[in-house]
Amino acid sequence: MDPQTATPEDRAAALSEAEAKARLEDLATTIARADEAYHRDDAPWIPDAEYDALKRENAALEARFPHLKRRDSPSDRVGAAPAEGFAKVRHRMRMMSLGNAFEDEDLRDFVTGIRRYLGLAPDAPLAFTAEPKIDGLSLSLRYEDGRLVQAATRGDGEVGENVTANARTIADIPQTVEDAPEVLEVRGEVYMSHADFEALNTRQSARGDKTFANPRNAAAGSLRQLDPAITRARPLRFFAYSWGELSDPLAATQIAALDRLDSLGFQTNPLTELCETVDDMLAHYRQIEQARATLGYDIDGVVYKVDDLALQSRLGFRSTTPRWAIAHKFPAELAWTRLEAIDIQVGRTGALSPVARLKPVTVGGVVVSNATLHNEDYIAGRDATGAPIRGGKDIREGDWVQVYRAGDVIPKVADVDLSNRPEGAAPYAFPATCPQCGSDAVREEGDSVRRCTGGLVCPAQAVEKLKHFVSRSAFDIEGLGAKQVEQFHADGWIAEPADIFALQDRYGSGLQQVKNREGWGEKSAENLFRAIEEKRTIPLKRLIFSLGIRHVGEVAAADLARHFGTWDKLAQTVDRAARAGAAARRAEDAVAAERAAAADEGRKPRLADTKAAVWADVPQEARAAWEEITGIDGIGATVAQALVTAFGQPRERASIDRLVACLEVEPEAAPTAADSPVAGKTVVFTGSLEKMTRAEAKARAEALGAKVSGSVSAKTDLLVAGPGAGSKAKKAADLGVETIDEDAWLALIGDG
Ligand code: I6G
Repeated sequence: MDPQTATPEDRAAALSEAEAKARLEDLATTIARADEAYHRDDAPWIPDAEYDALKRENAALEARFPHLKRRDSPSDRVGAAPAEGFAKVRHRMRMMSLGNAFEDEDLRDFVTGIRRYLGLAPDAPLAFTAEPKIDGLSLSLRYEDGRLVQAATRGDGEVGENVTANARTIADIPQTVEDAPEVLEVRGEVYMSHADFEALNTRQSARGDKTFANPRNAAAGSLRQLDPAITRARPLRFFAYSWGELSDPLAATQIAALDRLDSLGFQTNPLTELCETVDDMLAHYRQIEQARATLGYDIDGVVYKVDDLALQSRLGFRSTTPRWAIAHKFPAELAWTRLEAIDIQVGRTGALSPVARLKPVTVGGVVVSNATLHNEDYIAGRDATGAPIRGGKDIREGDWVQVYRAGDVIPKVADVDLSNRPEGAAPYAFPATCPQCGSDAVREEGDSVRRCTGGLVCPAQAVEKLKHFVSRSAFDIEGLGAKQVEQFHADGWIAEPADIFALQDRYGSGLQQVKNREGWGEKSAENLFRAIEEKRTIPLKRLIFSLGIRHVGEVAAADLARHFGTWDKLAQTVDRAARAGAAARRAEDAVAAERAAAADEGRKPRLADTKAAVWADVPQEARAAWEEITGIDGIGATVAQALVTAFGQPRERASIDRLVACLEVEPEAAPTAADSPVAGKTVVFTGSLEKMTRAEAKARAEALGAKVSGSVSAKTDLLVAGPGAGSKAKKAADLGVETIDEDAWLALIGDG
């Protein structure tokens, strides 16, 4: 072998097993040193070509002698130190996300809704700031006595990751601020410019390292490096746009607060403007949209915020978004490509979802190879009512289709080009049985979706339920994501959520067995068991959401948790309501029949009598429980039915009970200071309110820890009755419920 011309592979082929073992050790040390020099010190120590040759030789030796592959093999590493995870930080004030507007009309509705909420006349002044929405990742910076003490990512909004050391390396982030409030939390977006992104990718690929799909991924990958030296070497930037905890207010308006942040040394976006009318807001949106291509960094829309901070505070928050702000997204990006196949995925509630497998195509800088086709009607070219969509054109395998994506949402197939349809392409036949378990796939009346009837027998439903269970807003078990759940499920290690908590015991030498699996080492196995143990204690609302019950999303789960407070109360009430669920369904049918009969006979329908006849057979206890659930503000009969159904199915119920037995469920605390006079009280508003809108009254009462119900019952503590109060006031009087007017309510809560 001529050492001058031999390739790395030739060199590997020439070694005996013993020599290969020694050489692999050598290579591991040398490559690790080169990695550190490059990533940590930003001072490459060997030329790129030499580095590549070492990596190739290492790979060739591992291919020849797989049993010699080292635990610290350079082929398993990207960059320097492998991620060990960041410490967690609980945000003192939740980091919210923003609601979205896609059309001009959505923006008009947003502004109208705010006026209505605040009770403002259509011509009363109401100004908004408008600024570009940077496509990066949110960061919260905490300053105490003028010094940066903590930087945290958004995470799930409540708990983020501590990336303080990395944030300190970003030039746009001041280490100290002068004349600032004692406690100052500045929130904003970390991003990477187009030019820096291109240069980074060029460097990465020259070194054979992973390149990034877009500037946002590059920014996230760079900020979330365990080694701050790597972050330092990556050119990140920061725009401030908001704040969290403050010991003193920054200003009285949003625009003045941004000016203040600016004077404290933060970058704020220069395209921010104050708009007096919706037309001004839309004009500024168009201006920013036009400037988009020349900004040098990615933006994906425009954010509008009510300028007056006192109004912002009156408007408050929904569960995860402020009422006073909205993101107006830029329109979707489009591309045409071939639809290669239609696959059916089975979701956690059994829904059969058609997925378009596409010839990969770049849409707005992202390669798209899958898109949703929604449901069988959508494929057939009709909507839920049977009316044609896309001019009635159906979608077939082999078709030339238009794909669009807007922001982060799943790409969609928007249109089909019939002139390009291959000869012989057959209409798509939507399956009538589950492709995963063969059970019947049934479409109920009024439902646009066909569902597998296999329940937990269906492996696809079981695994999707498990994925939902470990997802971020549910149990969020670090190290146990969708991929790991699929593996463990396929190998029969976990069939239901409770099995996760038995993993370590069941596989007696759990650590040993997990660590022997592909992709796991001793450290990651240990971390997994620790993360599972940490989640044995779980807040009630997360537990409810994690069960994956149909119609019970995060907001409904939070409403239920707030109302019932404990798991036992919720479960007992749902169990008691079980007999009423069927009656509610019968009552709906009977009411519809009575309406039809009355129309035929030309008389007024006797709805109250019809309902009463159905409910007469239902035990009082069941009826009261049903009314309690459906009386929770925001929870209707659909959610109540879904709960009753899930809790009433023996297999599902047994699985839930097994899970709860492994857990310590944290009761939901009343969300307010104990000294609020209405904390824990059930309040009903009726009649018209004059000093605030109903929505505002409800939000304020809830913020003070009251439960707001839509109906009066024996559990009601207080009725707030405005002019025009009708049957609710009468019922309250009959039940002896205390009734007060709006002024008395305001005086009671200290707003009078
Ligand atoms: O995610 C966001 C992007 C931009 C924001 C935001 C923003 O202002 C320009 N503002 C707020 C208040 C929030 N998220 C919650």
